[in-house]
Amino acid sequence: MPFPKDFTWGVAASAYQIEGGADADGRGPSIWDTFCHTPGKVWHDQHADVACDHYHRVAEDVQLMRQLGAKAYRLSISWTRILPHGKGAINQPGLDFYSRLVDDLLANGVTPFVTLFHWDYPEDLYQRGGWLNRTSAQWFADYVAIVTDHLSDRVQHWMTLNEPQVFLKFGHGDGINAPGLKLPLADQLLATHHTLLAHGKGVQALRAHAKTPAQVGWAPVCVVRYPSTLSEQDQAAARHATCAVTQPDLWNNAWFNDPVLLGHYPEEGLKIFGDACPHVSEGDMQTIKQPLDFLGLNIYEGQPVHAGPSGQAVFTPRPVGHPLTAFRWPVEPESLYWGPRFMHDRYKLPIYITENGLSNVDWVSLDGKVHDPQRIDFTHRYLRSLRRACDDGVDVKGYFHWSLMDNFEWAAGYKERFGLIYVDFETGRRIPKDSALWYRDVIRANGDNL
Ligand code: IFM
Repeated sequence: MPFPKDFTWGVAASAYQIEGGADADGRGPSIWDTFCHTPGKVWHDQHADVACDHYHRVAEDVQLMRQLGAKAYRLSISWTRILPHGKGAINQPGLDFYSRLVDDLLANGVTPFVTLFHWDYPEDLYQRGGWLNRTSAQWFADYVAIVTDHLSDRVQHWMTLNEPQVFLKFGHGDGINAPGLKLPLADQLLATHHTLLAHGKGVQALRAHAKTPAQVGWAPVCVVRYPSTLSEQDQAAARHATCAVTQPDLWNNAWFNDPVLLGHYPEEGLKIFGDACPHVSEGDMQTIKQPLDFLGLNIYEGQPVHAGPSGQAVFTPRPVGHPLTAFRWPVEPESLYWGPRFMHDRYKLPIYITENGLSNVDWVSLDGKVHDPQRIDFTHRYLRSLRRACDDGVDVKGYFHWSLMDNFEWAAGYKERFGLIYVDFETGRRIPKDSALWYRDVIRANGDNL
């Protein structure tokens, strides 16, 4: 069976990872600027002051998307380009940048999918407590209203937050991402509660200000546990492990998606987190649970599990020599079947794969090209799994490859290359990799060649 007729084939990137132009035209600092410029936080003390210099090379990058035949581009907005202090005075040149980008995308047949927050939280608001401050939800909603006022005449696809699990756990628990906090679980859960409120208030602001009908979703990580056999017991164990909170940390789906889509925290999570659970004020869940049009899922890998003696999921060891990406993430195509399937069964919303891809050891060969057969094979396998999910009735609307181009990979700096397009960070030169040409053909064939 082919992919659905109107399937959205896209590429993704985020503001801080590609734009550079850190001080350009009035942009204010985010917590990632501060983190990068604190010695010892990022690989080789690298930073994203210039990154891919997308801010100045934006026209060239849109042309590359056009050549790729991308139907859609998932970008994020830098909050501090719009509001240098996170709130208050608007920086018009920042809005103009995104307005021009949206115009250019549309003129080249690429539909913009806009993420409103991809981790680059305003430094000044962080100094006022950041996500630990309940007012952060309102600050976010105010910013969303401004962006919506300016772009929603042309933008119709929106996501509120990208991967809350990551910026909360790694940024506020483990301290390996900005802002580098190592807070106790109760504070991590409090910050989480405020980001969920921000999501809800953000959706309300979007709907209230949208000038054209808005398609709204969000883009959490999908933590996938998949069955190592097709036995009913293994499938049930994998489904439970994917859908429930099973350990006392933020690395799960339900603590985030249940409030947003079902209007309550999951029972098992409440038990496991116990006294660390946040206080939920009256009306909070009504604010958090706003009607959404789709669920975005960021999926890179999964864990095989089987049913243990009492039916619980037990990790199935991978064979020795199981393939790993350059980041040492296991290659697990099954995740792009079971993740969407379990999430669709539970939340009954159309799904976009808002991120999928790999970091690979790519360099410019003697022939001047960048040969990346692993990226082609990886994506081929994952897309076949995704098509199987479509065949089995999962309503998958689109797929966004992470990433359009090599970029700043957070605490790993420029060590990891995720792009379909190679970037020479010394010169800014872009070279479409073999995988870019391959993906172009997949898009042209609507996946029939897979
Ligand atoms: O680069 C990141 C992105 O910002 C969020 N999702 C995972 C990607 C690869 O680590």
